[in-house]
Amino acid sequence: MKEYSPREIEAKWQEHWRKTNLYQTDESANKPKYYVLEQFPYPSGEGLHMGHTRVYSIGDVVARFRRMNGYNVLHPMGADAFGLPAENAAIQRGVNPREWTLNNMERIRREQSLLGASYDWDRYVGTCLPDYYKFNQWLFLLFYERGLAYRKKAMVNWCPSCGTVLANEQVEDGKCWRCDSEVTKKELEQWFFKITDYADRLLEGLDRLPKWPERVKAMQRNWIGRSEGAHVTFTVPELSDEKITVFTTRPDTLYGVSYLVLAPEHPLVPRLIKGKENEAKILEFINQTQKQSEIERTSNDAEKVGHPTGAYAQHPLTGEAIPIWVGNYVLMDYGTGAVMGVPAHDERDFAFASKYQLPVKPVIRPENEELSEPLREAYTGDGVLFSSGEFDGMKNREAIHAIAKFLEERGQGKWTVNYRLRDWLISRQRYWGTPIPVVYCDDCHIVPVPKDQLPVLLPEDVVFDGKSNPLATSESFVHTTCPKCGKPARRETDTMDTFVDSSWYFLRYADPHNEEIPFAKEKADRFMPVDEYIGGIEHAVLHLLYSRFFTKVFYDAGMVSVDEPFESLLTQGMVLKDGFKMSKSKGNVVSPLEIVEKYGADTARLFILFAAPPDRDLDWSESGVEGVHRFLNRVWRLVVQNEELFKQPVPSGAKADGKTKELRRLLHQTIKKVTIEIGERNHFNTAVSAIMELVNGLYQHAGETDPALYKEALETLVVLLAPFVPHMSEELWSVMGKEGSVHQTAWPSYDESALVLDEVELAVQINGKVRDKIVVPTQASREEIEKQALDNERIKHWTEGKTVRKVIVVPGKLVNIVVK
Ligand code: ANZ
Ligand code: ZN
Repeated sequence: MKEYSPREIEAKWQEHWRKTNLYQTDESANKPKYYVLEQFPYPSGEGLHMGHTRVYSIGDVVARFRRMNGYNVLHPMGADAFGLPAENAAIQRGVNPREWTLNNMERIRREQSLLGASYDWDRYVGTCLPDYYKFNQWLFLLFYERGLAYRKKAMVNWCPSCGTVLANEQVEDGKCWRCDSEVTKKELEQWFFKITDYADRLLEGLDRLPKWPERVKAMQRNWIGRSEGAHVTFTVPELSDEKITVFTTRPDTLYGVSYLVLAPEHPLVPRLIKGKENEAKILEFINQTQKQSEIERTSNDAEKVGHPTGAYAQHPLTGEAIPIWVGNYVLMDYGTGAVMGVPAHDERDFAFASKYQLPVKPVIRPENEELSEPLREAYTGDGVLFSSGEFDGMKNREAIHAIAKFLEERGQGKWTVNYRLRDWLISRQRYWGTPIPVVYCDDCHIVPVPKDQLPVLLPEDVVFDGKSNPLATSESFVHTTCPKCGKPARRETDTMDTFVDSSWYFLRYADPHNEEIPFAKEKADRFMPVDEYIGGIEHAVLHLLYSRFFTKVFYDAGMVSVDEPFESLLTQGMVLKDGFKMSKSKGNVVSPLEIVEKYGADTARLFILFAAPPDRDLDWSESGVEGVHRFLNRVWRLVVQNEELFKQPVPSGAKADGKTKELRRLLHQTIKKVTIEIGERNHFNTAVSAIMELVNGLYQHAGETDPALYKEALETLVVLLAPFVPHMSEELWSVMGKEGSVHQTAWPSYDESALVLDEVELAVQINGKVRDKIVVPTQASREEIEKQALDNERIKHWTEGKTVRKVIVVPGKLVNIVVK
C-alpha cells in the first residue's frame, strides 16, 4: 500500500496549483463575492512564526470553504514592508534596506506557499514598492485637498541621540526604546491627519458592526473617548485681554471651584508668572514635567504636583478671586489644557487640595441628607445643589445643563463635546517609509507635488549613521525646484508613519495593477467590504481605527460605496507553549517550518485549527501534533485500502439495512455539523472533531454497509477535509480517480431526512379505542408525539367538537386521547 508522504505530495500539489492558477480570482465570475483577508506580515528577517501560521490557517480554511460553497472568493496576500527594522539593519550591518526587505518578502512568500495557502499571488502588494507608495503619496494629496492633512507645531517625543521623533509607543519609561537615552519633548512642525473630524462617525459606525468582538469595539470607544460637558470661561483681571477656558463634565459643581489648574505647557503660563515670586521655580517645573510621559502624569498613583502662579481669575458667577495654579496632571492636549478644581466633588482635586491646603467647598449633597463637614473624602455621587445661588435645591443632573445654559446666555460658556482622540501625527524622521510629497519654497511656502509627478522616489545616495534622518543627507533628494514657480526649493524629508500604508492595502488588492489611481471604484465595490478579517488584537485601536478612518474619507470622496471596511473581525488567540507566549527570550519557540518539515503542512494546519477555537489561546503540544498526524494517516489508509471501490461503478442501493441507515445518518450529520461550524460559527475545532467521528464510523462500518453509500461517504470525507488539509485531500481525490481539483468541487449538501432516527408505529386511541396509527421518530419527545397525534386527520375527525381532556403517551406503544 502506498504510504502517506506529505513531503512528496505537498510539493507536488503546490506546484500544480501554481501552474494551473487555481486560486486566481476571476473578477467577472457571476457569483456572489466573498472577501477573506488576513493581516499582511511585516517582512522581518526571521520568517514566519507560529502566530502567522495560525492566522493563515484560519484564513485559508475560510477561503477554501467559501470557494466550494459557490462564492467568488478574494483571498490576497502582501507585505507591510516599510519600517524601522530595515533601517536598523542598514545601520548595524551596512546592508541596503531595500534589498534586506525584498529578500525577507521573498522568504515569507515562500514560507506562506509551503503552508499551502490559497492566495491569489497576482494581487501581491508590497508597500515599499514604488507602485504602491506612489499611491500613499496620491492619498496624502487627497487628504491635503480635503483639509485633512495639515502641518502644525507640536510637542513630540524626541530622542537626541537618534535624532528622530518617536511615537508614544516607542518611549519606554521615558527612554528611547532603541538607544536607551532619555527622551525629551521637542516642539516640531509635523504633519497630521485630521482623524478628529471623524470622531463621531468612527463611534457611530461601531454600532453597525455586530460581527466585531465587543472587546475591540469597547477599546475603540474608549480610545475615541467622547465626553459631553461645557467650556466655562474665567476672566483674568490682571490680563484684561486674556481669558481662561476650562473643559468640565461637571458644570453643576461650578460654585464649588476653589482654584484653576493650567497645564505647564499652557500658553498663558509665561505671562501669568512673569515677574512673580515663583517664576523661576515654575519654569524649572515646566522643564521637569516635559520629561514625564502622559501616563506618569495622569495615572491614579502618580504624584500630583503643582505650583501657584500668584495670579488670580474671576469666578464667572460669583466674581470671587480664584487662584491659578500650574499642575503636572493637567494635559495640554486634552480639553482646553485648563481645569477648574472642585475638591469637594472630585477625588483627584481632593487629593490636590489636601496636599496644598486649598479650600474645599461642597455644593452637592445627597438628597435628604447632610454632608458631614469637613469632608473626609470627595463626594462624587448625585444629589441636590446648595451654596449655589439661584440653583440651590436643583438636582445636580439637571443643574449640569441648567448652569451650562445660564453661562451660554451670558456669553461665559458653551455646551460642548470633547474627544480623547488626537489627530494622527504621521511625520517620521526616517528613511524607510513613503516620502511625504511636499516641497518648501521661499516664495510659495508649502507646495504639494503634483499628482503627475508622483512617485517621489526614495533616493539611494543616503548615509545610515544612526544619527540623523538619512533622507536629509541626500543632496539629490533635498534640492529640487518648486513645482509652482520653478525656483530652487527643498523637499520635505520626513516620511509617513507606516500605519498609513496598511490603512488602505485591502482596497488595493481589489485593483492591484492600477497605474493611474489607488483603486477603481467599480473594482473596490466588487469586493468590499472585507467579509472576514483575521488578525491580532494588538491592532484593536491603531490599525483598525486608521483603516476605518481612511475608508470613511474614501467614501466621502466617492471612491468606494462602503464606509466601514471590515464586516466581520476575527481576532485570533495567541500560540502558547507551556502556558507562555512563544518568544525568543523565553526560548520556547516552535518553528512552523520545522513542523512542516517533520509532519507536513497539512498536519500543522489541522493541529492549529483543531487545538482551540480560533479566538482562544492555543497551547502548543508536540503530542497533539502527533495525534493529528496519526489521524491523517488513518484517513489516508482508509481511502487507499478502499481504492478498489473507485475502480469500477458500484450499483447503488444494494443494501438498505440498519447499518447502512446508520452510516447514512452519520454522514449527513457530519456534513451538517461541519457546514454550520465553519460557515456560521468559525468553530473550526468542532468541525474537525465531527470529521474525526465520521472517520471512526467509516472504520467501524467497513464492509458492512451498502458499498455505494460507503464510497459516497469516503468521497464526502475527502471533500470535507479539503479546506483543512488541502494537499492530502487533493492527493486522495486523484487516488479516487476523480477529475479536476477537489478544491473546485461543490461543498456537499445534507439531507435532513437522513438525520431522522429510526421510526416506530404508535396506536392512537380515543377514549381507549384504537382509531388510527401514527409513525414517529424513536427519539421524538412527548410533546412532538402528542402534537402529531392531534394533528392527524382521522383523529381530528374523532375529536371535532369535543374537548380534549388529557393525552396519555406511552412511549413506543400508544397514545390515548381522552375527550368529552
Ligand atoms: C470640574 C470637575 C468637577 C470635573 C468634578 C470632574 C468632576 P473626562 O470625563 O475624561 O472627559 N479635565 C479636563 N481637562 C483636563 C486636562 N486637560 N487634563 C486633566 N484633566 C482634565 O474628564 C473630564 C474632566 O477631567 C473635567 O471635568 C475636568 O475636571 C478634567 F466634580 O471639571 B472636571
Ligand atoms: Zn534614541
